[in-house]
Amino acid sequence: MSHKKTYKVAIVMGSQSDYSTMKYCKKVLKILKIKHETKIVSAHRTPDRMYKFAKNSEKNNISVIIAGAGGSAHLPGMIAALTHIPVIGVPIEGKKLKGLDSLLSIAQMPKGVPVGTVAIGIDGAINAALLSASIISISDKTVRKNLNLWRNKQTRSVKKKPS
Ligand code: RP5
Repeated sequence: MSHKKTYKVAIVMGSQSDYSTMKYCKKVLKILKIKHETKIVSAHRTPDRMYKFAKNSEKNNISVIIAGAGGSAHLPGMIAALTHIPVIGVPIEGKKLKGLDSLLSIAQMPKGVPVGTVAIGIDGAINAALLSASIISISDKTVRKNLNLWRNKQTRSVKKKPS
Protein backbone atom coordinates (compact mmCIF):
# COMPACT_ATOMS: atom_id res chain seq x y z
CA MET A 1 0.00 0.00 0.00
CA SER A 2 1.27 3.45 -0.89
CA HIS A 3 1.76 5.91 1.96
CA LYS A 4 2.32 8.78 -0.43
CA LYS A 5 0.57 11.89 0.75
CA THR A 6 -2.09 13.06 -1.69
CA TYR A 7 -3.47 16.58 -2.08
CA LYS A 8 -6.66 17.99 -3.41
CA VAL A 9 -5.57 21.58 -4.03
CA ALA A 10 -2.15 22.89 -4.99
CA ILE A 11 -1.44 26.49 -4.08
CA VAL A 12 1.50 27.77 -6.07
CA MET A 13 2.99 31.24 -6.33
CA GLY A 14 5.71 32.90 -8.32
CA SER A 15 7.69 34.23 -5.38
CA GLN A 16 8.06 34.23 -1.61
CA SER A 17 6.79 37.83 -1.80
CA ASP A 18 3.37 36.49 -2.94
CA TYR A 19 2.89 34.49 0.24
CA SER A 20 1.55 37.42 2.30
CA THR A 21 -1.45 37.28 -0.07
CA MET A 22 -1.55 33.56 -0.86
CA LYS A 23 -1.48 32.50 2.81
CA TYR A 24 -5.18 33.46 2.89
CA CYS A 25 -5.90 30.62 0.46
CA LYS A 26 -4.26 28.26 2.88
CA LYS A 27 -6.24 29.64 5.84
CA VAL A 28 -9.58 29.06 4.08
CA LEU A 29 -8.66 25.57 2.86
CA LYS A 30 -7.62 24.68 6.41
CA ILE A 31 -11.00 25.83 7.78
CA LEU A 32 -12.78 23.78 5.09
CA LYS A 33 -10.53 20.79 5.86
CA ILE A 34 -9.36 20.46 2.27
CA LYS A 35 -5.98 18.82 1.78
CA HIS A 36 -3.50 21.11 0.10
CA GLU A 37 0.14 21.77 -0.62
CA THR A 38 1.95 25.10 -1.02
CA LYS A 39 4.89 25.70 -3.36
CA ILE A 40 6.94 28.45 -4.94
CA VAL A 41 6.92 27.83 -8.67
CA SER A 42 8.07 30.61 -10.97
CA ALA A 43 7.47 30.48 -14.71
CA HIS A 44 10.53 32.58 -15.51
CA ARG A 45 12.89 31.89 -12.58
CA THR A 46 12.24 28.16 -12.15
CA PRO A 47 10.76 27.06 -15.49
CA ASP A 48 11.81 23.41 -15.07
CA ARG A 49 10.17 23.27 -11.64
CA MET A 50 6.99 24.74 -13.12
CA TYR A 51 6.99 22.22 -15.96
CA LYS A 52 7.49 19.25 -13.64
CA PHE A 53 4.87 20.51 -11.21
CA ALA A 54 2.24 20.96 -13.92
CA LYS A 55 3.03 17.71 -15.71
CA ASN A 56 2.92 15.68 -12.46
CA SER A 57 -0.20 17.36 -11.04
CA GLU A 58 -2.62 14.70 -12.30
CA LYS A 59 -0.42 11.86 -11.06
CA ASN A 60 -0.19 13.69 -7.72
CA ASN A 61 -3.97 13.60 -7.39
CA ILE A 62 -4.50 17.34 -7.56
CA SER A 63 -8.05 18.45 -8.32
CA VAL A 64 -7.57 22.22 -8.56
CA ILE A 65 -4.50 24.42 -8.93
CA ILE A 66 -4.52 27.92 -7.49
CA ALA A 67 -1.71 30.00 -8.95
CA GLY A 68 -0.84 33.42 -7.57
CA ALA A 69 1.37 35.72 -9.61
CA GLY A 70 2.25 39.38 -9.82
CA GLY A 71 4.00 41.32 -12.54
CA SER A 72 3.37 40.16 -16.14
CA ALA A 73 1.57 37.19 -14.63
CA HIS A 74 2.13 34.35 -17.07
CA LEU A 75 2.39 31.58 -14.42
CA PRO A 76 -1.31 30.52 -14.26
CA GLY A 77 -1.62 30.47 -18.05
CA MET A 78 1.55 28.45 -18.54
CA ILE A 79 0.49 25.90 -15.94
CA ALA A 80 -2.97 25.70 -17.56
CA ALA A 81 -1.26 25.02 -20.90
CA LEU A 82 0.50 21.99 -19.41
CA THR A 83 -2.42 20.28 -17.65
CA HIS A 84 -6.18 19.78 -18.01
CA ILE A 85 -6.65 20.32 -14.24
CA PRO A 86 -8.59 23.55 -13.56
CA VAL A 87 -6.37 26.53 -12.78
CA ILE A 88 -7.56 29.55 -10.81
CA GLY A 89 -5.30 32.58 -11.09
CA VAL A 90 -4.88 35.09 -8.28
CA PRO A 91 -3.52 38.46 -9.42
CA ILE A 92 -1.10 39.71 -6.76
CA GLU A 93 -1.24 43.40 -5.94
CA GLY A 94 2.20 44.49 -7.10
CA LYS A 95 3.97 47.70 -6.17
CA LYS A 96 3.88 49.28 -9.61
CA LEU A 97 0.48 48.97 -11.25
CA LYS A 98 -1.42 47.78 -8.16
CA GLY A 99 -1.92 44.35 -9.71
CA LEU A 100 -3.84 45.57 -12.74
CA ASP A 101 -1.17 44.17 -15.07
CA SER A 102 -1.48 40.76 -13.34
CA LEU A 103 -5.27 40.84 -13.48
CA LEU A 104 -5.24 41.54 -17.21
CA SER A 105 -2.53 38.96 -17.96
CA ILE A 106 -4.48 36.28 -16.12
CA ALA A 107 -8.00 37.20 -17.28
CA GLN A 108 -7.16 37.90 -20.91
CA MET A 109 -6.13 34.37 -21.88
CA PRO A 110 -6.68 33.86 -25.59
CA LYS A 111 -9.23 31.18 -26.47
CA GLY A 112 -8.19 27.56 -26.04
CA VAL A 113 -6.57 27.58 -22.59
CA PRO A 114 -8.76 29.08 -19.88
CA VAL A 115 -7.68 30.32 -16.46
CA GLY A 116 -10.38 31.14 -13.91
CA THR A 117 -9.57 34.61 -12.60
CA VAL A 118 -10.45 36.12 -9.24
CA ALA A 119 -10.05 39.61 -7.78
CA ILE A 120 -6.68 41.25 -7.13
CA GLY A 121 -5.07 40.55 -3.75
CA ILE A 122 -6.39 39.02 -0.54
CA ASP A 123 -10.06 38.99 -1.63
CA GLY A 124 -8.99 37.03 -4.68
CA ALA A 125 -6.90 34.62 -2.63
CA ILE A 126 -9.86 33.90 -0.33
CA ASN A 127 -12.26 33.53 -3.24
CA ALA A 128 -9.85 31.24 -5.09
CA ALA A 129 -9.91 28.88 -2.10
CA LEU A 130 -13.73 29.07 -1.91
CA LEU A 131 -14.04 28.46 -5.65
CA SER A 132 -11.72 25.46 -5.45
CA ALA A 133 -13.94 24.17 -2.62
CA SER A 134 -17.04 24.60 -4.83
CA ILE A 135 -15.37 22.62 -7.63
CA ILE A 136 -14.36 19.82 -5.26
CA SER A 137 -17.79 19.86 -3.56
CA ILE A 138 -19.37 18.49 -6.76
CA SER A 139 -17.87 15.10 -5.97
CA ASP A 140 -17.05 15.36 -2.25
CA LYS A 141 -19.87 15.42 0.29
CA THR A 142 -17.68 16.42 3.23
CA VAL A 143 -16.32 19.46 1.42
CA ARG A 144 -19.90 20.36 0.38
CA LYS A 145 -20.97 20.20 4.01
CA ASN A 146 -18.02 22.28 5.22
CA LEU A 147 -18.52 24.87 2.51
CA ASN A 148 -22.19 25.23 3.40
CA LEU A 149 -21.32 25.58 7.09
CA TRP A 150 -18.82 28.31 6.20
CA ARG A 151 -21.41 30.15 4.13
CA ASN A 152 -24.09 29.88 6.81
CA LYS A 153 -21.65 31.26 9.39
CA GLN A 154 -20.90 34.18 7.07
CA THR A 155 -24.62 34.86 6.65
CA ARG A 156 -25.18 34.78 10.42
CA SER A 157 -22.33 37.24 10.95
CA VAL A 158 -24.07 40.01 8.99
CA LYS A 159 -25.84 42.35 11.40
CA LYS A 160 -29.31 43.58 10.56
CA LYS A 161 -28.47 47.20 11.46
CA PRO A 162 -25.27 49.20 11.27
CA SER A 163 -23.84 50.45 14.56
C1 RP5 B 1 6.33 37.35 -10.01
O1 RP5 B 1 7.00 38.54 -9.85
C2 RP5 B 1 5.92 36.90 -8.65
O2 RP5 B 1 4.69 36.24 -8.72
C3 RP5 B 1 5.84 38.18 -7.84
O3 RP5 B 1 4.51 38.61 -7.64
C4 RP5 B 1 6.58 39.20 -8.69
C5 RP5 B 1 7.73 39.83 -7.97
O4 RP5 B 1 8.56 38.84 -7.44
P1 RP5 B 1 9.77 39.21 -6.47
O5 RP5 B 1 10.68 40.10 -7.25
O6 RP5 B 1 9.17 39.90 -5.26
O7 RP5 B 1 10.42 37.91 -6.10
O8 RP5 B 1 7.15 36.37 -10.55
